[in-house]
Amino acid sequence: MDVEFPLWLRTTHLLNFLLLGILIRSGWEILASLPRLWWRNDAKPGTEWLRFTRQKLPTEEGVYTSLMDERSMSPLLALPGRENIGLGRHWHGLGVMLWVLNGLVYVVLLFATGLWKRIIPTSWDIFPQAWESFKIYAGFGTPALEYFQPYDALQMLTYTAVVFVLAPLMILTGLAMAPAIRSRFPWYVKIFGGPQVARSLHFICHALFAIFIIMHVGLVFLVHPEYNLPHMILGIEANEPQYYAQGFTVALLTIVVVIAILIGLSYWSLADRPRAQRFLVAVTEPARKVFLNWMRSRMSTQKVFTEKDLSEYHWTNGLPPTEDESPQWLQHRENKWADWRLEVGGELNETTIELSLDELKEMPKQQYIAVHSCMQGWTATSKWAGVKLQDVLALLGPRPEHANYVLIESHGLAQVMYDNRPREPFYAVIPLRDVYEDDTILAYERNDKPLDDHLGAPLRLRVESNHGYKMVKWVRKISWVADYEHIGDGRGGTREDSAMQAFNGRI
Ligand SMILES: Nc1nc2c(c(=O)[nH]1)N[C@H]1C(S)=C(S)[C@@H](COP(=O)(O)O)O[C@H]1N2
Ligand SMILES: [Mo]
Repeated sequence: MDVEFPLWLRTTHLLNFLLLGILIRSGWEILASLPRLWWRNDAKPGTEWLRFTRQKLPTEEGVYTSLMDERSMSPLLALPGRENIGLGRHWHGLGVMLWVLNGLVYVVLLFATGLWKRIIPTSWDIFPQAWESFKIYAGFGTPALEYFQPYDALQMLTYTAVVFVLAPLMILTGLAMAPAIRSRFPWYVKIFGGPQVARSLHFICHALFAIFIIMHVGLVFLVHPEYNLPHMILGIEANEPQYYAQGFTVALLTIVVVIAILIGLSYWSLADRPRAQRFLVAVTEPARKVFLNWMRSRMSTQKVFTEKDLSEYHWTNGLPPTEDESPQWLQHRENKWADWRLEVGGELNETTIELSLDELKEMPKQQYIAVHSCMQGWTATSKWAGVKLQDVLALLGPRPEHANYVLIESHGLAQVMYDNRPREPFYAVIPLRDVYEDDTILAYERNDKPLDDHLGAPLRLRVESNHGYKMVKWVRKISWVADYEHIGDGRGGTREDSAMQAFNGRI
């Protein structure tokens, strides 16, 4: 048996089953946070090609938020379920890392042991042979046992397609969705025809994977199970009923255990969400560091996106402050921002300075066209203009010795708190590497016009190498801080606190 189904093959196969379960279930959580798909370069309401919600979208901007569009899925189906996009993305990130690693081990061993010959066809005869098999299956029959060596032609073709076409496509379209990669290699996103096309393709490949898994598992129990099950699982080549019963039981039990583990992960996550977040951030951080965190946005220098790509529609996340939330902001708006000031300073600086909008506009202007990606899945391409965050901070003098982060505070409040506490003022903490990116700006213009109220007037942050949740709107104050443990829940931002996203997530 060790020749036909060696231990490494059975192990990587079982792990693959578990990891695909994690990926599909957390993928559903991510999809449920914006249950719509598009083929265009923006996510304009009414132009979806597929949606999983009955909710009708207003076509007017700035009255509806993407958070309102999030749908709750049962923890039986989604990982973790119940509107937890941040944790869903973490699970997806961990799932991807392990799945790619497992896949590499499998492919390397497949070639090293020569077993690749069993699944990769080497003769054109495979096509007529597969067609014969297909006709038999289509008539609800099964090809005779001697056609399986150990796989038949149709199986070989399908396995080759899944391992060498579908899986790589999944990885390639998935990469196009990481904000760090989008901003560092904008041309890569363009190859697909835009971020929403990549997202739709990712969804379609996932659907093919799901169909494959169902058929694959189903056929194991339908096609010569009395021979195959003992053979594959017990390594016994005998047509005896007791081995069939054993093989059948072990196969079924394995499936039940894997499904139980998958559902268990949901309930484990939901039982203590901060714990799940801490665990997932810790185990995924090393890979984020190696693969994503060093990437700097090049939106302003590469100019891959042009005026032609500007989106018709821009989603909103977070509505402008109301009278209850910030009478101050409303007052400033009333006065056309004439007496609005940006506060710059904080605990590490002796002085605080105040800047008017005009003073900010007199500073060197940074302008570029970039794709905004919300972690929920919508995107929009806009031309942003403003002043580099590092330039504003430089007005305070050299960086204070213990300054490791910049805290950005808003006039607006969090949309929700995960534990339903009163909503805290919206804030984000930005690590040094993001602070010093040329594409990290305090923007006062979008598409050559002053910012609309719902997009953060008069000033909002842009950090192109990360998701939208870092890009504080209605900025009130910026300051150097040594650490963020004492701010909010100590996770580095409102969306990290309330949506359980990773600090500097980038996945
Ligand atoms: N003050 C404030 N800023 C915020 C938010 C918010 O709720 N409040 N939402 C963030 C999220 S999750 C996203 S995706 C972007 C959305 O920006 P937009 O509303 O301009 O499209 O704003 C970010 N900045
Ligand atoms: Mo977002």
